[in-house]
Amino acid sequence: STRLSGTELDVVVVGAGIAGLYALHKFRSQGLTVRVLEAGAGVGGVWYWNRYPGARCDVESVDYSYSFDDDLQQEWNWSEKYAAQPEILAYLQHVAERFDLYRDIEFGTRVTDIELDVPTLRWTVRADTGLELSARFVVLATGPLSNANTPAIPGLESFAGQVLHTSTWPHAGVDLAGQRVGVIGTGSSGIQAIPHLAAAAERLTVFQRSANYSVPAGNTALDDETRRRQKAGYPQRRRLSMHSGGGSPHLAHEKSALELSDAERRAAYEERWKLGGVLFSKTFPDQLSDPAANETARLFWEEKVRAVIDDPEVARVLIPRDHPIGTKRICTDTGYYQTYNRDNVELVDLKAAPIDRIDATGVHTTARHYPLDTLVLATGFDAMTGSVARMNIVGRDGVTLNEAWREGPKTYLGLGVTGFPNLFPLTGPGSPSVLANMVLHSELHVDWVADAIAYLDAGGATALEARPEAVADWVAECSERAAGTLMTQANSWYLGANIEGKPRVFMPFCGGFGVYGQIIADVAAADYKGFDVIVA
Ligand code: NA7
Repeated sequence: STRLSGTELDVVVVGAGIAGLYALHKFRSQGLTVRVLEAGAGVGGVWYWNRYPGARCDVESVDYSYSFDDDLQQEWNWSEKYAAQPEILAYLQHVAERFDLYRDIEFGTRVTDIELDVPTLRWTVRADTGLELSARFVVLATGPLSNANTPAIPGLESFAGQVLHTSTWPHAGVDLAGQRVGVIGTGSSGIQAIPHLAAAAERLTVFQRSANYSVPAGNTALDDETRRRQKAGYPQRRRLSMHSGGGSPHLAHEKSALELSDAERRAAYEERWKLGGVLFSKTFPDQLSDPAANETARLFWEEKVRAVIDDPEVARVLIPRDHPIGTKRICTDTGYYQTYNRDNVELVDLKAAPIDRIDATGVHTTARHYPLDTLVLATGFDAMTGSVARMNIVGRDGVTLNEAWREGPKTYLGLGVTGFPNLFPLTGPGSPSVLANMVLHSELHVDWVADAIAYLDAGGATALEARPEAVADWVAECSERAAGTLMTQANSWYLGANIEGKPRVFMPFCGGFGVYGQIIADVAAADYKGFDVIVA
């Protein structure tokens, strides 16, 4: 080899978030040489970047934590039912130290190019630092929500005050005392940040384009007794999670929403409401497939929310009319709707008067001008494909991944792309991904890839490559499954609808986390059916 020793690796992992950290640990313990390349200055991925006030996970901390090491899960103590960003980041830093991961991570290293060398089927990976590595396998642990969306609002760059994006919030925090603050966006990030921004600022103006459904998190501090019970129940908890629809140990009611009496149905919704958060959208098995069942959930939600908003006109604007409940990810909040009862908060309905432009002094809608000192963009992400789209990934015949995915992402099982042998996108399109608990999902994917590598090595083979017909079948299966639900009835980021010009394809596999886990395990057990096993 003409390359320097140390640059020839078994695996390059892109990203040191939840999936990347576990990938490093798992592959290394399998005897493979691994480097992780990370753009940020520290570990944590989404939890490294998204430091806006109020940032909190919408999956319970006991579930949103690694399962691969029992000592870790028994020793770590979560302080709250739903952990806030600083605690999750501290947990991931703890994991990185505990498993001695730092020595194999290059920070401040943004991958720019990943190119296949066809005769050897090795990948050359280049970063913006000039680093160049060669690897047999590339694992894209870049996360489905890591490429921020900054809307192209005319004049945005001319604003004289500070512009902050929730996903790149300054690490030192921001002092908003005495300021007129505007926030654009009322998705999960906006809905979590708004109560905090309202408390910190002199005045807060919320620019809402689409109303969203949000359910109170019901967050509480965890006491020793609760933690003890949770830890003792881990084996059962994890088993249930792995077979569940969304990767947490809560099963939908065994009956359809429409089979129950009004009182029984109410009691079931009430129970989920108390549990808090996103699971409300899965109270009944038919809630996301039968419009009549969905409407029962929506009405329950509307009644709850109306009850906490003082001004009926404000309530009218805050209540969505454009999509069934749960077809965009339900948001999870702490005091969101009550924030609009404050004297220093104003809600601007962009459906009535859209933003026309921004100038040095603030935001102009078609109706009026709002003078501002700080503008917060809670405008989301180019989700699922955006994270890999900004790398130049070149496979067979010089075709880039962006070209291969021009009409929408095309994968087999979310784990293989024709023309890109041994390149594994994790938790991306074609997998349950953002519809599931991302920690367990990351473990599921990493374990599958680790087994695939062991399988190739045991057979003296070089590469796995998804067959075109397997990809076509999987893409068809994913869209058929989505078409059987109400999920395609919202202009969501699941569908790419939030990014102008992005193809409209429902990107996640929506057949459930447990079902998906079984499908990919069956494929592995059937000698990686649908993949070519190549000897170079
Ligand atoms: P989301 O859910 O994509 O929300 C983005 C919000 O920003 C949403 O309300 C958008 O309105 C709004 N938006 C985006 N562009 C504009 C423009 N140009 N003008 C006005 N409003 C705009 O992102 P989040 O970060 O909140 O959450 C992403 C996921 O992270 C979340 O689902 C959790 O899984 C974690 P729109 O709805 O497009 O009308």
